[in-house]
Amino acid sequence: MKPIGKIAASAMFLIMTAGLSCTVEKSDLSKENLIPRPVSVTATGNYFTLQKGSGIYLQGNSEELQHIGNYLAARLKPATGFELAVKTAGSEAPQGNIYLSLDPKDSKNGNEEYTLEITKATVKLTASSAEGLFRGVQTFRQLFPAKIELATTQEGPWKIASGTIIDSPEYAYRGFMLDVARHFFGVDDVKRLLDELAYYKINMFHFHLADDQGWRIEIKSWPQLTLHGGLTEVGGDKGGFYTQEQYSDIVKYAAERYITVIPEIDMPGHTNAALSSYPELNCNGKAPDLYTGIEVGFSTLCTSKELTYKFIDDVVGELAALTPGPYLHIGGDESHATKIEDYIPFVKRVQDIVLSHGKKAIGWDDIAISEMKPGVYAQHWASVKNAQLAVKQGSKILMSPAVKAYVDMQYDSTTTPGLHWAAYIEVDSAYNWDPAKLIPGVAKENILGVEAALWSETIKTMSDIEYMVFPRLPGYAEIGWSPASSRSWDEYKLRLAAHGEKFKALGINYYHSPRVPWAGDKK
Ligand code: TNX
Repeated sequence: MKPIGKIAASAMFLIMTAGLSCTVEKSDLSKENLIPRPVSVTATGNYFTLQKGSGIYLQGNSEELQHIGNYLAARLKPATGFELAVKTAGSEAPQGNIYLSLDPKDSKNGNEEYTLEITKATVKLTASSAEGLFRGVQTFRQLFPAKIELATTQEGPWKIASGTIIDSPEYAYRGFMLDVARHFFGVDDVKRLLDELAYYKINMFHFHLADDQGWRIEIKSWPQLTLHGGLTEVGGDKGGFYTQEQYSDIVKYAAERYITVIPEIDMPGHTNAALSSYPELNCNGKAPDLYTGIEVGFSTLCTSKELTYKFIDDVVGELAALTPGPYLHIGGDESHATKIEDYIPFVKRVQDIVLSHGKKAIGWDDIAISEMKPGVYAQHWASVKNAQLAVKQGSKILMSPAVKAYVDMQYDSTTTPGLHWAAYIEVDSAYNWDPAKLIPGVAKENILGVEAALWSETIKTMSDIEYMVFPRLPGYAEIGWSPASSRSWDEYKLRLAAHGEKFKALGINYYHSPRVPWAGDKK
């Protein structure tokens, strides 16, 4: 073969290096590890790069839009070190910028839909409501490398894949319940949890505020509830409670993340803390001692006393006034100490009290043995029969089957803390179910949504909360958000594995399940 000449060789070198600079790997937006999985993703192979001088441009006139712009800037600042300016946009954002657009005309799929268009030049997030924009902002956050969530400045570049995501949720209600009665958790813990829920597009926070072991919300007309009934918790430690101001602060913090707070006062059972605070709520007029064990089903309000209904009306009235969301939860579970002939009219009357304060009522599925009024929902946790009974009465069901969605259930027999009376729930089991296929006669149109519940008999610290919640929560979030037909554990577990890095960056204490191929683990 003839040796190639010098000129030809250098020409070839030029061609090769030119070739090299073009072989920057193409991006693939459809392979990004988003949870919940978006409804539609179209990849275009490029990258958008966030830079020091990038700005967040707002289109549309609303205070909420400004808040979302500020929220996004605040989320991106610590790791990038960029002070992204939030500005009002003209008709188009200049290149290199993020564009948030609120267009109320655009609603096809309800409030939470959004479109995220990423090109080499700009990121455009469009939604018909601020809520939709907020959900889209979470998707945008997840597209960056995990280190975007770190609290200290990191090296860039801050590149994300280009393409278009069009997204909206399957269920309008995607909830999480925290029991602060068995163990009390302070405002800062609750806020941290709300931030974690928001990252996965959870939109309802069910706050279990009273149980046998403690009453956690200040009620001004019945002050002993917290002054006496808030003093204990499981194990005998000191407990605690939220002042109305603190509760409102939590409600506001949640609202800023487009999360609705649903307060629960469990009744007529699970009421020892109240009964201990006010002897007159007991049929025998005697106050029992405060309770710090974990048995259930031994307490009941005195359903035959008129004072009981005045008490409930006062409590519901104060809570309704403090709670902007549409729902109030009345509990109703495991009232083994209440005779069934007393329980049925009690539940009927309490529904009326809640409705009279302008709220919709939710109760555990036990309430279906009573008459259920329009605008009252049953939360399925244990009884298939009760869920079916509720549907027969025209009620919608909130799905929290204990065998799948109780995150106080242990992963396996080696898990501490937790319980296992319903099941051991490994991460795949928590993910592998379809709310619309679980109960014969309870179809998609009968379902309000999905909720994971964390009971806190054995949960004492924020670190315990996170260990039980993660990594199961992203799975519940996806069950609530993404169409069942698009979900499979084998595909999901790879996306979840990539979220391990995000949990670490966020400082979340998570269970390192052997069923998930975490990055860095040996195959
Ligand atoms: C059942 S679920 C309960 C709670 C317990 C939980 C423990 C429900 C409506 N009642 O009172 O905390 O089990 O897993």
